[in-house]
Amino acid sequence: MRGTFGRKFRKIEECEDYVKSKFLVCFERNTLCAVDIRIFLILSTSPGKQQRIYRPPGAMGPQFIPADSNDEQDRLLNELFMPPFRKGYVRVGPNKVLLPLYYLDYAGRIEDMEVRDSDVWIVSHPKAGTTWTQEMAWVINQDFDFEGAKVPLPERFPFLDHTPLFDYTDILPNLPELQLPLFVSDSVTYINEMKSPRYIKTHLPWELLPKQIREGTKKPKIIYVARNAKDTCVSYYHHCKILEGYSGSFDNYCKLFLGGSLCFAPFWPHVLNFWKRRDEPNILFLKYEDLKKDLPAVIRKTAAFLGKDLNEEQVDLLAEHLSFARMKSNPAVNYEAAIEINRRFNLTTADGHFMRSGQVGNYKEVMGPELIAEFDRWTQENLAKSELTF
Ligand code: PPS
Repeated sequence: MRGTFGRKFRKIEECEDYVKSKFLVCFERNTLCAVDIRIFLILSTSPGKQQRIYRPPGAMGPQFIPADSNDEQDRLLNELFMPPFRKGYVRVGPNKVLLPLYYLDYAGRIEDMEVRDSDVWIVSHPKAGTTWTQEMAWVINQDFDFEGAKVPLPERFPFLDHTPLFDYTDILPNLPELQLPLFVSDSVTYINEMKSPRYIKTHLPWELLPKQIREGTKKPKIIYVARNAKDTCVSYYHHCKILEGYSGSFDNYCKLFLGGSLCFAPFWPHVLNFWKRRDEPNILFLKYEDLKKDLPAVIRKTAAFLGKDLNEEQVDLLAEHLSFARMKSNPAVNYEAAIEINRRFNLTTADGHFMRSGQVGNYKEVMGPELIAEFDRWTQENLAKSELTF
C-alpha cells in the first residue's frame, strides 16, 4: 500500500502512526503555527479510497497536500514536481511556507538549535544571489584566506536546510555508490558540530529560523539578500530543473511561483519580513541588483557590517574574485560537482549550469509582455506599503 506521502506501509495503522508522529514532533516543539490544523490522510488503497481526518484538539499544525488534491497549485506540484527524492509537500507556519514533507523530520531540531553570537548567516529566498553573498562574506570574515576558499563552499558555508530538501531514504539502499557527505545527509548535525566562527546558509523565512534568533536571545550576524521577482523566478526554474527534478513547463512554473507553491515560497513575505528588520544592528539587507551595479560598494558595506577594515587593494582583489566569470569557473562555488552527481545517478536529467546568466533583466528573454505585466502588478501590490524597490 502506498500512502499519500509516497511511503510504503503494510497496514493502514502504520501509515496513521507515521502521520501522527510527523504532526506531533512539530506540535510539541511549537514550530508550526498555521491556523488550519487539518491533517489529511488519504490512503490510496485498492480498489477504493479511504479518507481519515485528524483534528487534534486546540492544536496547530502543518497542512499536508493530498496526492489527489483538486486545487490547481497542489495538482501542478503533485504532477510536475515529485522527483525520487521528494515524497510530498507541506505548508507550514502563518505564511503557509511550502516545504518538502521531509522538512518535518528536521523542523524541531532547527527550531531548537543552538545559535552562536559569532555565527555569520546568509538568509535568502532561493536564487537571490546567495552563493555570491556567501563567498563575499566568507572571504571578508576569514581575512582573505584564498587558500581556505578552495574548500567547496557547501563544506565551509553549509546549507542548514539542505537535508530537508532531499529525502534519499528510499534511494540510498539501491545506490550503494552514492556516498553522501554529512553536510548533505544531515546538514543540521554538520552545523551543530562546526567550529566557530560558523557560516550558515538558509532559505528558511524569518518565522522558521531557530527560536534563539527569532526571540533575540542570540544575535548572529545575518545578511539577507534579495533579488527582483522575475529574475529570481527564471533562475529558480532552471535550478529546479537541473537540481530538484521539476519536470514541467516554464509557464506552469510561473504559476507555482506566483501562487506561493515552490519551496520556501511565498516570495514577498520572505523578503518583506527581513526588509522590515533591516535596521536591526545584526541584520544587513542587500540586493542582487546592487551587487551587480557596484560590487566594490557592497563589499565595503559588508566589511563594515562584519567589523573588518579593508583597503582599496583588497576591495579590488575581492571584486575580481567575485566576478561572474571567476565564480563560474571556480569549482569551489560553481556547483558543477553536485549537478554531475545528479546526472550520474539519474536523479535529474535536465542540462544546464548553476552559474547561468548572472544578469539583471534576463527574464526578458523568456517572459512575454503579459507575464511581465502580471509579475509587475503582483510586485507593486506587495511592495505598495514598503519603501522597497527593485
Ligand atoms: S541558490 O541555489 O539559491 O543558493 O542560488 P543563488 O546563489 O541564490 O543564486 C544563483 C544565481 O546567482 C547568480 N550568481 C551570480 N551573478 C552574478 N555574479 C556572480 N558572481 C554570481 N554568482 C552567482 C547565478 O548565476 C544565478 O543566477 P542566474 O540568473 O540563474 O544566472
